[in-house]
Amino acid sequence: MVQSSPTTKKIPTTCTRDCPNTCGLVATVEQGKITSLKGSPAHPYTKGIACHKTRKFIERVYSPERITSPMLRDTSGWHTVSWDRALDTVAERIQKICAEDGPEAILYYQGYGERTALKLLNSYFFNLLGGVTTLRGTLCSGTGMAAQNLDLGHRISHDPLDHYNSGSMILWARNPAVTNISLMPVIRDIQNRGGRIISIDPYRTRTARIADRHIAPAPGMDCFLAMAVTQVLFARGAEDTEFLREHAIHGAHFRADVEAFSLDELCKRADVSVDDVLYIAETLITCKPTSILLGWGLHRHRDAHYGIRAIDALAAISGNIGVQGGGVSQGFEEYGPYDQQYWGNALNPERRTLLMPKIGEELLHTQNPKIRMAFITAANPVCSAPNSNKVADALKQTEFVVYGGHFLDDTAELAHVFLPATTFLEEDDVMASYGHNYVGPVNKAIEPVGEARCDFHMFFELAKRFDFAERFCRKTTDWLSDICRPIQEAGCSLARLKEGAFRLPEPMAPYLDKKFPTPSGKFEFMTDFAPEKLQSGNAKFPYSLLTIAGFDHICSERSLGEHAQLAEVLVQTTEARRLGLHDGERVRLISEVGSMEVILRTDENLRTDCVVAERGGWIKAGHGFNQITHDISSTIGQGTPFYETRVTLEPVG
Ligand SMILES: Nc1nc2c(c(=O)[nH]1)N[C@H]1C(S)=C(S)[C@@H](COP(=O)(O)OP(=O)(O)OC[C@H]3O[C@@H](n4cnc5c(=O)[nH]c(N)nc54)[C@H](O)[C@@H]3O)O[C@H]1N2
Ligand SMILES: Nc1nc2c(c(=O)[nH]1)N[C@H]1C(S)=C(S)[C@@H](COP(=O)(O)OP(=O)(O)OC[C@H]3O[C@@H](n4cnc5c(=O)[nH]c(N)nc54)[C@H](O)[C@@H]3O)O[C@H]1N2
Ligand code: SF4
Ligand SMILES: [Mo]
Repeated sequence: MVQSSPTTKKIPTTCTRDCPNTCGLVATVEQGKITSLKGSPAHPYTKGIACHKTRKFIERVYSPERITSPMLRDTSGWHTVSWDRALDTVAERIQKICAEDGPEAILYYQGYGERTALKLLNSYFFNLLGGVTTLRGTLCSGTGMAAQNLDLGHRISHDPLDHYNSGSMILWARNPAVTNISLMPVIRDIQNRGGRIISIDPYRTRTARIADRHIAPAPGMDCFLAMAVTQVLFARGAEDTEFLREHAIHGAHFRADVEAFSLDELCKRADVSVDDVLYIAETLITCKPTSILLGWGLHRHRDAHYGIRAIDALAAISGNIGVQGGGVSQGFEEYGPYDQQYWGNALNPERRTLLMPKIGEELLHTQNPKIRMAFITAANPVCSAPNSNKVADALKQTEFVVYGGHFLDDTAELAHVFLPATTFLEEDDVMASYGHNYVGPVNKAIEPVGEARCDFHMFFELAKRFDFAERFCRKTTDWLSDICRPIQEAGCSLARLKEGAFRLPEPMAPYLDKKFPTPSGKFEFMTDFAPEKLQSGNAKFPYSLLTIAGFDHICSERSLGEHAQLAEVLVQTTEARRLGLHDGERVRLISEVGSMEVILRTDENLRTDCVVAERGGWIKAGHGFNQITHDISSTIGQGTPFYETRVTLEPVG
């Protein structure tokens, strides 16, 4: 650990927030307090970059709103209690429910707030208990993973540093200027070398503004755009015939699907110009290789797999699969480098799971046994899961809710016990990334604020109240050594890992040998394309509601005081005028699920068939777009089609 002076310490660590950048950081600590948090120049990928949110994160650590003592809630409200009292209460309730209805009457809901190595043990605890009900599906990226698994056998992304080999890049529904800043130097490098950056997004994001071309298709209609480009490649004889012949199956089937439409018809369905399609085709032909980066915005549609599979197909046909600087990359397995046995799933027969995209519905109706306790960590499902009111109703009907986290957010409000968690600056752990191949150390920079404890410490003390204490209550270093065995086997000791990031032995560019872990061993084009499923348009609710990543916050990680009075919604300027609405006006945003008041903002560059807002604002602060989103599951991958919600706008008054 770098020690710069007796009173000032500089601690290398890794950002554990729900962000693909997973930056190497250096925390400066003066007299036990963090005074600065900056990017670590030693990190081979993030190279000293860190986002503006790190400054805000220090404020978050020391926020007067942060809960730093355990609390119990009764009819008169919240009361601070000792850890022993809080954990006795939780343990007694767990024992009672297990004795009466078995462990499956308990739901463990593990969110995305922090996905470190030790987080495996949260689940291990519940498996030692006998195996509780857990979750299946995802609020984040399930659709993309499932779709890519069908094409490639296993979703593996190109290392982001491999994009330095790209002659061009397509950012398909991805906004790295906001969500993944370490891609920006790569993007600039491609442009400096004369390559092209194309942003494909219904909204003109910060990233779209710096792209060489921004193409704005109708939401959910990307498959038609990818097919249009494919058609042009075939028409020009620019397809990779060797790949199609030797390394792929069902290519002819896909070609027939593509040629079943005229180019004009495909463009019309995607609502893009032929010129935009030709621009992408020319880029693929003249600026080789092209890396395609899929964003998470693409997943949040019911039949998103068609778009993703058509994009994979486009990459294959243009000769970009299994080549350096090419590929269709989405993300990495953030829990991948650990010994998976420490989830503990093998300790019990397969246990019940609830579908995450429909968690409210599932909680309300699950029987035999019904869910009596929900134990929630690193998540804010009332705010982040679709159809918030249903999720809130379900939690209100649940006999006992335990919440582990930092702030009294929409979910914590409904809990009976609040267990105050540390932030990563107060913890020792290990962090892998869903945006690159480096695993980094989480080194404790300061002592826990107040009485906060890391999740592992909470479960350690809770385990002492059960007969499996001996199996769970081991030292942090012993557990990390076991969980991180694959990392050590790859050549990095835990001592070495404490000093800084280590690159996992993953490929820079996957599938170079053109062998795919699919049933056929080849790339498999989709054969089930059913365009009739992709009907857009709804006269009563004409706009798709795109609730996207905000610049200043990650998902719902914010405090009450940081909210503006109302959330804002962007509407295309002429469209707003047509509705008789004005910039700055209070309007009602209405879906089939519900309605809420928002401030209207106009944006000339936006499409007329969607409205855009920032996700993550709290309901208790008057925000919370999931109050009006549908709780449905995607056709493939058990993802959450948040953007399938259609809305209309009315003046208030
Ligand atoms: N600052 C910040 N950073 C974050 C987050 C955050 O909230 N704030 N969240 C983190 C998390 S949890 C995630 S999953 C990632 C997400 O990272 P990104 O995927 O980069 O960001 P999103 O805003 O979720 O979605 C990207 C874009 O998809 C577009 N989009 C929506 N529907 C469609 C469509 O049908 N077609 C096309 N082509 N585009 C579409 C949206 O307009 C949006 O601009 O970012 C992470 N990083
Ligand atoms: N409408 C709409 N809704 C969306 C999306 C969208 O695009 N539109 N995007 C979805 C996406 S991509 C995602 S990933 C989900 C995220 O949804 P959630 O998983 O619910 O995550 P967050 O809202 O980020 O809340 C994470 C919480 O974890 C807490 N936390 C952080 N570290 C720790 C820790 O170590 N221990 C404990 N106990 N708590 C910790 C944070 O303080 C924060 O309160 O939201 C989804 N919701
Ligand atoms: S939030 Fe993301 S960009 Fe910001 S410091 Fe953390 S990992 Fe880096
Ligand atoms: Mo996410």
